[in-house]
Amino acid sequence: MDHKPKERIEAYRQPAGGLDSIKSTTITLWKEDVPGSRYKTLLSQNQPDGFDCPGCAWPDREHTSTFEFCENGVKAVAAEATSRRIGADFFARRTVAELLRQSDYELEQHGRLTEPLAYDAASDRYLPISWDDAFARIAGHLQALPDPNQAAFYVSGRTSNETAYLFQLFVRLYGTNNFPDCSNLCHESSSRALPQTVGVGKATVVLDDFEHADTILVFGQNPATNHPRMLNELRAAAKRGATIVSINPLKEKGLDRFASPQHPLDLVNGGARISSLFIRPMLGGDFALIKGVAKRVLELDDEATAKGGERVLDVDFLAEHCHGFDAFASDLRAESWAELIAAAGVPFEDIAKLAQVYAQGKAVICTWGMGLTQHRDSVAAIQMLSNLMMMRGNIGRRGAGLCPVRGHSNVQGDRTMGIEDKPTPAFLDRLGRVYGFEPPRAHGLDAVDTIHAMRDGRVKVFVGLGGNFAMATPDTPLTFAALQNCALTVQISTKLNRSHLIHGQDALILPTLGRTEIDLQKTGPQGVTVEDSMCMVHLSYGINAPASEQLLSETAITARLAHATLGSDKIDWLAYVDDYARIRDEIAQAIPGFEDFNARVAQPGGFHLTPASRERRWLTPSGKAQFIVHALEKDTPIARARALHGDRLMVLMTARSHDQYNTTIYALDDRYRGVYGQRRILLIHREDIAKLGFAAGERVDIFTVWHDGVERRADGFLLVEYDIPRGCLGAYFPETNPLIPLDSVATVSNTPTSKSVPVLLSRSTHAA
Ligand SMILES: Nc1nc2c(c(=O)[nH]1)N[C@H]1C(S)=C(S)[C@@H](COP(=O)(O)OP(=O)(O)OC[C@H]3O[C@@H](n4cnc5c(=O)[nH]c(N)nc54)[C@H](O)[C@@H]3O)O[C@H]1N2
Ligand SMILES: Nc1nc2c(c(=O)[nH]1)N[C@H]1C(S)=C(S)[C@@H](COP(=O)(O)OP(=O)(O)OC[C@H]3O[C@@H](n4cnc5c(=O)[nH]c(N)nc54)[C@H](O)[C@@H]3O)O[C@H]1N2
Ligand SMILES: [Mo]
Repeated sequence: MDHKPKERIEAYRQPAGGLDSIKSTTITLWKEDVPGSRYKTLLSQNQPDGFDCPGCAWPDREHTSTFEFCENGVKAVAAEATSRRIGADFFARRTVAELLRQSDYELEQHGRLTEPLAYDAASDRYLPISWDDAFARIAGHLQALPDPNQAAFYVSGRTSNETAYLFQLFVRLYGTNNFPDCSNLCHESSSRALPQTVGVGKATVVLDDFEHADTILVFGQNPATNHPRMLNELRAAAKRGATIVSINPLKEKGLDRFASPQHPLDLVNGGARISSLFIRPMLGGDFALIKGVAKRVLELDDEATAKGGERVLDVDFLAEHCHGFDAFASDLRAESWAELIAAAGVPFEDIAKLAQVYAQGKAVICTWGMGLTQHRDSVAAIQMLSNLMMMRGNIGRRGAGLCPVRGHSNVQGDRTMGIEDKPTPAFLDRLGRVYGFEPPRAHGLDAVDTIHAMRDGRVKVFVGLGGNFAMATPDTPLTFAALQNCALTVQISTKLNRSHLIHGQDALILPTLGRTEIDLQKTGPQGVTVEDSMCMVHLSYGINAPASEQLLSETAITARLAHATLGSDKIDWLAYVDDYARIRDEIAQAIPGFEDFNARVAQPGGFHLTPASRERRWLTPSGKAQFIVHALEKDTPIARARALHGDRLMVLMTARSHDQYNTTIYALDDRYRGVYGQRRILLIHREDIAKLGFAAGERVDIFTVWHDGVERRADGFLLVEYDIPRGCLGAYFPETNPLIPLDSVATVSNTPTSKSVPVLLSRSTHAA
């Protein structure tokens, strides 16, 4: 059953995709022992009458008639469709202490959870509990808290709109805005940056715009692994002659060449070229890089004006739609080239080249992922990108726009539904009006602040609607202690993970249906809705038999929890479960843009929740697209650490391997980066290995340089010589989360700086 590849490092010479991708799919299905009857699930993925792929938030082509092959989508579906199960007998045979000794990879392999379980301290085991008793126990804890703000309700981004909406309604009626969510660890920087510049924190483009763009700038993303279907769009654009630029410290495989399994010719001719230019900033160098590009665009405009040529700036757009351009331009003129170049880690020639490509583009899309959002100055960098796009009016017209590429398949929808620790007064007013109550007004806790609060004893109850909070968050030992300091932890999950094992005094595991499964209620099978990264809202119907008869849907769990905690005098919680269309009718009343929800979402392909920015309506305080001036920050934790340690100081990014889904480890390879059978590896430049006095293939321990005197370390990482900028390191999370200090966060968004951790290395004292 176990397919354990041998540990090896061997450069991958093929394009991304291709036959290896098809081979990997076969291995996945075999490993998960997916029953033949469930193979059809793969073909129903992202089809008009099938389920929305739980893999990522990249949108689907409308009316797809052919199966859009995606190796990693198959992994996500197969992980849910696996034939393996764990129930009471599994937990009776193992103490929690024993399970804790297993790796995240091993925990994932056990299969689907099948029945509700409660922790028994006397035996250190999880024992079966009835659903009614489980809800009563949680309700008891919640009712006993002297202040509702002593509970926190985490949401991971697979949850449907219907569940998210009910969940926030329940929690706000209970009395708190404590909604830490996976967004806080992910695109929060985008969600905080964009409303100030263009008014809405969402993409201004739709998939169709990718067919009309002549230039696509991809910042800090690894689509071959994380958004494989995006490569089909990039491939088509490149074939049409569009210029694609990858801005990334790594030359990621899929952004170089891609062999589409949909195009048989690609499989034999070495695939299609994707990027024609690679700009390789050092980690966290993007703010300076983008500001440099903007400065250069201004210079090009000056040159054009001097020669009496065509303007480079879109002067009409600036005049009609923008505010603050003059202040922005004078700040750019005053900025020092030497400082921008040093901070970006990119030579002037490359900045000028990127500016040239940008200035020549008549329709430019810029996309970005975690490479932009998980740094201290992420919000400023994204606002600078927005400034750059506004300079040439690249927002709100065909083939052009801003495109944050979100992660979890419904993370964007969950926010739209109100999973938000800082809700707007307008949102709360409307919710309060629809249900006749006064919602809590004080801002709640986000993910990082929830950990602080649990550690300090200010939060006593933690409820997780999906996800794996213990492993997704930074400063692992501190986070573990925080969770263990709770009176109650509840995890609503499909599969076993470490968050079940790092628990409060009282602890419950509530197993749930996955999105691929039939959700049968009184009025028949229920569909749920999701919103993708480009604001398309559509229905999703599961088609597999549930993994166990005892599973409840997330919607049912939420409704029954609300019923047990608050009673049903005011709201008939259980009626929602019979027919999810009722929930949609209420969403239609409470959330702008969802008018006539049930009818509109029944249309094939669903509907577009058009953000005002796409229509050049600017929901900003000035009513215009707002230029924002940001100075280059010089006194940063990394600069301070470097002042102490000189060039021994390295900066570490923590990212995903090809065979993981966030904290879920499907397998141990990272094929495109040439890593097989292992995860404790450290990507490092050849000259840095020599400079630090190591040899490739040696193991090192990694230590964080931080100012609080706490030792943060991760041990036994294999040095892998790699094409990465000098001074930069790459490794996988969650293994490296112990290195990220809880208070090392992005300004404004409070997102952990997962892509820039100041570290030192020393020869490992641990055997491999
Ligand atoms: N198969 C699979 N699919 C997934 C996920 C998964 O784990 N597995 N996760 C989902 C989720 S929740 C998310 S958020 C997305 C994540 O998708 P990505 O945003 O692609 O996430 P990462 O793997 O963290 O890769 C970050 C990329 O940014 C680059 N980078 C790092 N630091 C910098 C920097 O300072 N500047 C620039 N310009 N680039 C930098 C890295 O080299 C890497 O290519 O994927 C989603 N899809
Ligand atoms: N160092 C570092 N840390 C990071 C990141 C990084 O780049 N570097 N990335 C961050 C990002 S972008 C994100 S989004 C977070 C992700 O953080 P989370 O969303 O908390 O983590 P996941 O690993 O996606 O959650 C996996 C678990 O979700 C449960 N699950 C799966 N499907 C379902 C379902 O349909 N319903 C329910 N109820 N449960 C389900 C399973 O039990 C599984 O074990 O991690 C963040 N952490
Ligand atoms: Mo994410």
